[in-house]
Amino acid sequence: MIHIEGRQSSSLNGLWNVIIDPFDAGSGDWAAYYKDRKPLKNSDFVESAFEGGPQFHVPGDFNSQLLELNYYESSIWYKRTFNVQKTEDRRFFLHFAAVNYKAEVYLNGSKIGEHEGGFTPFQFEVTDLLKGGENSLIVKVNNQRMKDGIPGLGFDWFNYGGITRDVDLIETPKTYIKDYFIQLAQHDENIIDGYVSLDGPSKEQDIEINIPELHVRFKSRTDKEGKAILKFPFRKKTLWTPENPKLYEVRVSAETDHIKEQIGFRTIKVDGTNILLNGKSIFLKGINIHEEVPQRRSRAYSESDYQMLLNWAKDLGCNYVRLVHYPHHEKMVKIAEKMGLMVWEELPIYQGIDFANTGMKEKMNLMLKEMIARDKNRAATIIWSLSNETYSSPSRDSSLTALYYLTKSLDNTRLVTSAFNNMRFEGNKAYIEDKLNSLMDIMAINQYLGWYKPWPETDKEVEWISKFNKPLIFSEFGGEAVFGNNIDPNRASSWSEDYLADIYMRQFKMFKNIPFLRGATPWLLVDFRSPGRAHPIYQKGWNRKGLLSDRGEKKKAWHIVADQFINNFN
Ligand code: GCB
Repeated sequence: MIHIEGRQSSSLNGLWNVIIDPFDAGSGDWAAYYKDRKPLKNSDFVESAFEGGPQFHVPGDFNSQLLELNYYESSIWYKRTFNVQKTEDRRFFLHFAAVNYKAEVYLNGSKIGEHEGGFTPFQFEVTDLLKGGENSLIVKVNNQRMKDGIPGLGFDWFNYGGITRDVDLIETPKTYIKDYFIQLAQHDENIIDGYVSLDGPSKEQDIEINIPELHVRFKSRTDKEGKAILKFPFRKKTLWTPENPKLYEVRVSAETDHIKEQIGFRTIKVDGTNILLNGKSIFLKGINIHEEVPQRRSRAYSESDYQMLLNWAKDLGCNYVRLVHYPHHEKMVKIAEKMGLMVWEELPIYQGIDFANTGMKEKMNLMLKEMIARDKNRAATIIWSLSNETYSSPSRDSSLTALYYLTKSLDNTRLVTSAFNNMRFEGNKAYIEDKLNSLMDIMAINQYLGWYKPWPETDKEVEWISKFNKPLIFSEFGGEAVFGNNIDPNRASSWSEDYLADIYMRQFKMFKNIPFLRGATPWLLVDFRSPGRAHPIYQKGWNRKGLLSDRGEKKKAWHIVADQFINNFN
């Protein structure tokens, strides 16, 4: 099911009762928290209860809701009750926008399913399990890092656990519009190419796509699988651009159901070393963003949180954002779309992923499908990124190759990339090496010249050499500085603002000599929490590579990037 905001639903957000379960006792037969047992006879006792314990906000991470859970990595059980009026002709679904990392869901004492993956939505049909009147919903959430998890055991961010995004009870007719893909054809911007699919007992129905503002009506009929291919002429529209992020109301109707959504239309392609938006060459002026509100030390979870992060990106002069290192909330993407920001979305296939593990392929495929299913109608989303900083091995190469082709088979209207950091330096020459660049539509390179990799000792500018005839985006570059710190501008180890400003000045100078550079995304918008950053004076558990401090103060480097984006890259 897609476009949750367009459905008839009741929100299950709010305060939930929780049991903290550091030893994972609640899954065993004795404790069995999912049974939510109560003492009935005088001789009964139960050594747990949801009532009387802490209550946590949903959506929201659990690490930030109780001081003692700051670094917690284990299980928390959540419970809430809700009432429902059942009717014979309706179906009901429990929809979770994301639970980080593993979820087990119990309704009225029965397990209804589980899900692995912290950043994509999932749902369970509960039509036959709901009771009229009060229902009890229990969710076990576990955020332990796992060798075969995605991400794996190590990563450079604070991976807040919990029911981090919205929970809804969604109601549909017996046969409902489960999915639709309505975008311009890759080969012809005057055609809409896509599909509608229905789920339920009466799969063969007349359907209609209606775009009232343009007087467009397209009629078709779904087949016995419930699917109708959409292919129809679509002219005289205003294309979505960062300057004019035009969206149209699109109504999708079947005989038994209808839904409407704001959808934009644009094309995105690569031509040699150029990136073309609606046929015109563009330079992607971006910023990396984690889904965190640093001032509150928690996961971002509300529209105002997303708006704050994206307003900063706009102030910086960006026309695009790289949402790292996992799919962010779909509302974040929708707000970016309304603001005219193009979006790079990414899977959490990060650094130490255990590609050779037998279960990995299935998990990667599922995450990819969930991400694309959710956002495939977003005009803003122009890039699917498969991974970040992985190194060639037979299992890595075959996994990312398979994932590339799976992405294209699900959606051929966007560009696909992976961020690599394995270039080869020789003197002042930097060679772009990773052979998977020959497959990807765009080369994306994370390079930390001036920080992890000192500038070469030569009076010549660094020269970038690519054997691939493709556009390049520097998906990461930058360094660390503490806001207001100007102790020694010549030493990296003083975390000084001037040292960082110098890195940015030299980076932008270098960019002028790279004709195939078509985008730049500084690392990153705002300082972020990362438990591995242990310098006791300058870091204190924070990665200080933000252009803004954790309180939103502008470092000197911010002004350099803003000046370049606003005045030099138009
Ligand atoms: C990287 C990673 C990013 C880190 C960053 C850093 O290359 O992609 O996740 O946070 O470097 O600060 O080291």
